[in-house]
Amino acid sequence: MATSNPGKIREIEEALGGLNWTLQALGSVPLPPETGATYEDNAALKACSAAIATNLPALADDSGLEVEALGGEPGVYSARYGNLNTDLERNVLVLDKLRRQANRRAKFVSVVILAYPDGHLETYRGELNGTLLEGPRGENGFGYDPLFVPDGDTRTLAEMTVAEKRAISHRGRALAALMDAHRDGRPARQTITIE
Ligand code: ITT
Repeated sequence: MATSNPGKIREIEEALGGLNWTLQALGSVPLPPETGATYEDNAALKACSAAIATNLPALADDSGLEVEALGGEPGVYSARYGNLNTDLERNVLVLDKLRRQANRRAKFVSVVILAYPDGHLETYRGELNGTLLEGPRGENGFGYDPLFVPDGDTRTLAEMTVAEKRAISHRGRALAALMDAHRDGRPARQTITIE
């Protein structure tokens, strides 16, 4: 798993439990800086660099929160929004920017890429629409979860268990597509050229 985010690791391990894979955290293998302009670019950067460093298939997730009233911010910059260091500070910044804003629509996006040491890549994408509260609720999950109520529910993602979140979430959907592609042992591979 080419991620240093413990929340993602928890969710990936829970979601892929049905596959007979041995999942391994990245340990001391460094991740490259996220210099891409898209989730796809950044996920490929992380997955490819880990696959090359370990000589093993590597799974990366690049994800973000897109707030309609903020023109899609923080998007690919969700992890470093406002150059702030903690989830709490970033949540406060989003709430601040949305003060007195009636449109609280937002979506989460996750792009999961599985990279093989031979250069093959598989790409899976998932999205989750919802609304942002005016204050945090719930202790579970990570990131912007305490602010986000998915469509069709009244709880925030931070008020759900890992399994409940996975059943509906952006990451859960991307990982379900990966599971589907691998269930019969015939992964849908794509070849790309890295320039
Ligand atoms: P890695 O690059 O090591 O995987 P990261 O947290 O830096 O970890 P990203 O660059 O993909 O990962 O940033 C994603 C950010 O978007 C994450 O830090 C959260 O702030 C937010 N985010 C993504 N998925 C989320 C989720 O399921 N719940 C809450 N916030 C999420």
